[in-house]
Order: sequence, then structure tokens, then C-alpha cells
Amino acid sequence: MAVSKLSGFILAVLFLRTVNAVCPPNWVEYRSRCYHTYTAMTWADAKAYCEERGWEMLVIESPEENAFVHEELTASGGWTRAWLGCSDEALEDHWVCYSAAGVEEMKYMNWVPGQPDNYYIDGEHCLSMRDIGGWNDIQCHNTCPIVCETSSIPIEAEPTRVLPATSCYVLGDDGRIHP
Ligand SMILES: [Ca+2]
Ligand SMILES: [Ca+2]
Repeated sequence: MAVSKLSGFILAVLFLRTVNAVCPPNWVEYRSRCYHTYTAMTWADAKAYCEERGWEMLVIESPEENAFVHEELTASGGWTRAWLGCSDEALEDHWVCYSAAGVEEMKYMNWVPGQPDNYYIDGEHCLSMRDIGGWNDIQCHNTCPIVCETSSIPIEAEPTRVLPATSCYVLGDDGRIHP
């Protein structure tokens, strides 16, 4: 009976604990990541703005994420380009991205045809998304809207049933929990 009581108690606890994940207020969630758009600033200021708050500058890693962010920016309106958290400033044509994991090679790419072109005499070393969704290298001193990104925070959902914490429960032959 002692073993039966214990296993019944554990079952009751597991039954009550369900886990969800949430984003900070006013952020949007996509696949366990959270996103928020902020007003225009330079690329370096954008990187600092996100990182100083414990977030990351947006790094896009899939066509689906690109489509999601593009849709969010388009819905917010009034933009022609927005910053992404990648640059080739350290070594021309060697694109790296800055996330919580550190500096990583840029893996997924979505260049507009003809880009990156490093167009100006002093180069173009910062990554932007254009309003058509494709990417372009532009000069880092431009001011563009930014998107910060962070992980969603796991939380315990409200219990659906509340049982007195000081009691033990027995799993009956009928599969139901009994005091
Ligand atoms: Ca460049
Ligand atoms: Ca360019």
C-alpha cells in the first residue's frame, strides 16, 4: 500500500504541472523566440541596444523566420529597410552574426539578386532586410528600425485542479485518484 500511495502522489503532481512559454509584454512569439521592433538607429547602436538589455540583435536562420519577421515589419508599416545582426566589417565578404551564442558564421542567407555588392568606396559592412524581404549590405552609419530577439521564458501554467498539498493520494484500481 505504501508504494501504491507514493506512486499515486507522484502521478498527481505530474498531472498538475504543465509548462508553457511566454514573451515579455508587447513582444511577438514565433517558434519559442520573441521579437520586438524598435525605432531607427545605427547598426552599432542597435547591437548595443539589444545586448545591453540581455537580448540579441535579430539573426535570421531560416526562410520561415525571414517570412515571419518580414510580415511583422510590414504590419508595423513605414519602413524601407531594417537591421539584421550580421556584418562583414572585420573581414570583407566574410559574414558573421552576433547572437547569445557568440560570433558565428552566417549560415542562412537571403540576398536580393546582385547583393552583397559592397557598393561604396568605403564599403558596405552591415546587414539589412529590404521591404521586399531580401537582404542587402549597406553602410553601418545608416539609421534603420531594429528588431531585438530573445528566447521565450518557460512558465508553469495555472493548475487546472488544486489538491491539498499536505495529503497523499492513492491511485485506485479504477485509474482515478482517491484521497
Ligand atoms: Ca562589405
Ligand atoms: Ca549593397
